[in-house]
Amino acid sequence: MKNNRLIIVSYRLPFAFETTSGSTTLKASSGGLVTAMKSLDFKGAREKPVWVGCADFSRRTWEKHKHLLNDDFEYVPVFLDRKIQQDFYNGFSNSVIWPLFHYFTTYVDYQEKDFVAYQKANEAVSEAVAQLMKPQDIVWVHDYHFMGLPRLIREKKPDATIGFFLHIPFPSYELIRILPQKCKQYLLTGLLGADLVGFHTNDYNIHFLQSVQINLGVQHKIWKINYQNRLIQSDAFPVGINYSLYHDAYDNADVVEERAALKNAYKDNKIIFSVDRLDYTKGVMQRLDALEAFLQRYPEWTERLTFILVVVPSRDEILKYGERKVMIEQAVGRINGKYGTLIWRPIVYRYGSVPFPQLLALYTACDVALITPIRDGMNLVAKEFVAARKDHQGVLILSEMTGAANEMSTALHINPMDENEVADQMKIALEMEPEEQARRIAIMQRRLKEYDVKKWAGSFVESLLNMQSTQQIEPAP
Ligand code: GDG
Repeated sequence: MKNNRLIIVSYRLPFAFETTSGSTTLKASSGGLVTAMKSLDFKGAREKPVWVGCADFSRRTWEKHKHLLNDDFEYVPVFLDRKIQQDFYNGFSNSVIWPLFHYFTTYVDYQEKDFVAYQKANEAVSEAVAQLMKPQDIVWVHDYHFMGLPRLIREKKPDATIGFFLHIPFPSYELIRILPQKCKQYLLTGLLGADLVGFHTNDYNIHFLQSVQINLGVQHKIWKINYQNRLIQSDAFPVGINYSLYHDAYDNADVVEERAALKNAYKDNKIIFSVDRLDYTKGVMQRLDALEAFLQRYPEWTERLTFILVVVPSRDEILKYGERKVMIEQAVGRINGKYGTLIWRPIVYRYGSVPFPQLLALYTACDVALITPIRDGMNLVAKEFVAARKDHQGVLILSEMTGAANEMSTALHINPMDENEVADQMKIALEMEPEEQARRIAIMQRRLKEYDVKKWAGSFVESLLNMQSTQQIEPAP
């Protein structure tokens, strides 16, 4: 990386300006992507890496407060017209690509104006990237909001080195076929502008290659695509987590304190825990159905377990998300009303995010993590829970429809549609011997520690640089 400056592109920039009582402060985000990018080795690099993303603040706020940003990155916000941003983000990105790529075809709400906005947003961001690019820079584009970007950048900078990583599943070509011809053409040729296209799993990679072959008639061989006199590599790079952050947090004073409070509050009960963004892909309704099946099948657990359900607000301007909130809250109320007693309710529900120490206290105080997505590109919560268990206790119940299931071999795998199967696995988890819990956790921890977020980012960038030299040595015929 010594001679290369990295340009990262993601929908969000990794910070927010917060204004309270007239004074503005900077709040740094701490998501997985930020950790991953910060873990890359820029020592000796000529210049700071640059992070490009869509602004969720005004130009005025930016000019006034950008001096607050003083870290290892340079930031370039792209200011989109409000209406375009909305149609691009809530419309084509989250009401077409997101549901379609998670196999929720009936949730797809295609509007021509949203696709136009998606193209305009990709064009605007490609302009911003091209303007700041210098020879030797490498560009790493993230996620489904910017599938058109690699081609648009390539058109402006033919020799650029461009990587793209998709954080959500890439679905079977049958799903891609559903899109109007111009959309699938735009998305697939967009990705083929990259030198390297990365996915969480081999399956997603194969789906992509098949889509390119079937929808565009472009052939591939051993993860390489020969397209318009260039070679494009596509491969699996399962995202990891910052293992030591989660593992070591077990002993942080605030986590210890929060954990003790939780254990005390639920001292007579086993705790089942889950946390997700409010999203129909996460299978919260299926989880509640399974809990109900469990309470019905195993009434001896009445007053002996608590399910702590944390649901984090997300995309609340989209109708399907608002509807889901109502459905979840009705189901929670109904189950608590039906199975609760005068001194106990089976579900403790929180709608809102929890701070990091509390999240870690929940990961480490619970007996079972219940993770039931209907589709999930990877699912970091499963990995974080396992990494956090320095005590080697706790059982992970994990949907086989997550990317994470491929790596978490000793979790109890379930199909989220089968509520009775999930209920039975809940019983097995709640009754599992401590030695067996420790054995399973230890195997998964080994993998997570070895292939952490730093490895993930490092191996992606290394493959990208290799592709760059391949293009130089053997340009495709
Ligand atoms: C997308 C893909 C893929 C959640 N609630 C709280 C909180 N979180 C943090 C978790 C975790 C992250 O948010 C959620 O990550 P997931 O992977 O579970 O899900 P998505 O947001 O859908 O992410 C997914 C991921 O991208 C990465 O490629 O795995 O498949 O859909 O880190 O810890 N953090 C805090 N409080 C909360 O209440 N502090």
